[in-house]
Amino acid sequence: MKTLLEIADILKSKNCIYILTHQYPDGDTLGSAYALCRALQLIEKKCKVLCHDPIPSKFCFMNEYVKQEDFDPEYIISTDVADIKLLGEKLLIYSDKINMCIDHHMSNNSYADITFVDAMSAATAEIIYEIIQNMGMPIDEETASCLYVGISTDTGCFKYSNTTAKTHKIAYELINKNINLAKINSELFEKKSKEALSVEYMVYNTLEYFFRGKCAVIKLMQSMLNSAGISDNELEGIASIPRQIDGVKIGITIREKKSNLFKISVRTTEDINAIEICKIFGGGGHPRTGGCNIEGEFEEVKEKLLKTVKNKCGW
Ligand SMILES: [Mn+2]
Repeated sequence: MKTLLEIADILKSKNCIYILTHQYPDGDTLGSAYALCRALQLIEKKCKVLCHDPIPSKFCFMNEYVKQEDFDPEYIISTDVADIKLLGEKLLIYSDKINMCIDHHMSNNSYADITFVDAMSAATAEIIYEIIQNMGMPIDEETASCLYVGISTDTGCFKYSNTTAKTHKIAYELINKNINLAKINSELFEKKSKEALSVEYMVYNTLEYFFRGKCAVIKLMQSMLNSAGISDNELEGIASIPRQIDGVKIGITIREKKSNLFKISVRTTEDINAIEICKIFGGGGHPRTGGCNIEGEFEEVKEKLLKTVKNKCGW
């Protein structure tokens, strides 16, 4: 694997760069991409961020921090994208053209010419911070805000077990750039639309326990989104609900994407590896946070998951 300095040098030598993010974008894939885009634009490079899905409204402010320009790419990077399938349909045209992938998923399957993965980093944004430093670039308030979005969202605002002293050290440097900390935290971790709250209420009502309360499952169906009048990409944090319950070791969220296609989020506690469960279905992720897609009817999908949990945990 190349060093951070080598990665930084390669980036400095390129122009006309596309930065691709993963579908159903989260704060880390977007914060990483926007921070890198802004840093590269500040040294007069052409650069733009692409995403298959619309950007959730709470992350839209980052779009204001970059110049929008049209050009053909000379170099294509992906940030926080563990697998080529996660780019989503609209970006699949680039799937065999990715020059560099910067990521922190242990399950990354090295689809790019150059892959830089650091699974010890809580967020890809931590790695981007170090790359920008290695480029010898100053980090301005806007770049720092994007990096903070990435780091804070992937750590559940510094609560999850992936949070390290280094995470806090980088956050310290970012906060020192005068970012609007209270406002960003409130936008990301407190504010909820009435529509989102009403979907959450419906989701709580679907909660089921299995294996004597060690596994909790919730479901989110398209019909709930329709009745609340909200789109899927405006809903975040749903997947963290089941693991919050005392005694639950595996929290599973089954989210209907379209008819007979479900996106699964698995959140686990210390002694259970979420990747082991998700990879059975072609997914991946982190030890405590995994994801995969499963086709079928809801009940069928749930049974497949519970059977896998039973096997993997010996319950
Ligand atoms: Mn991430």
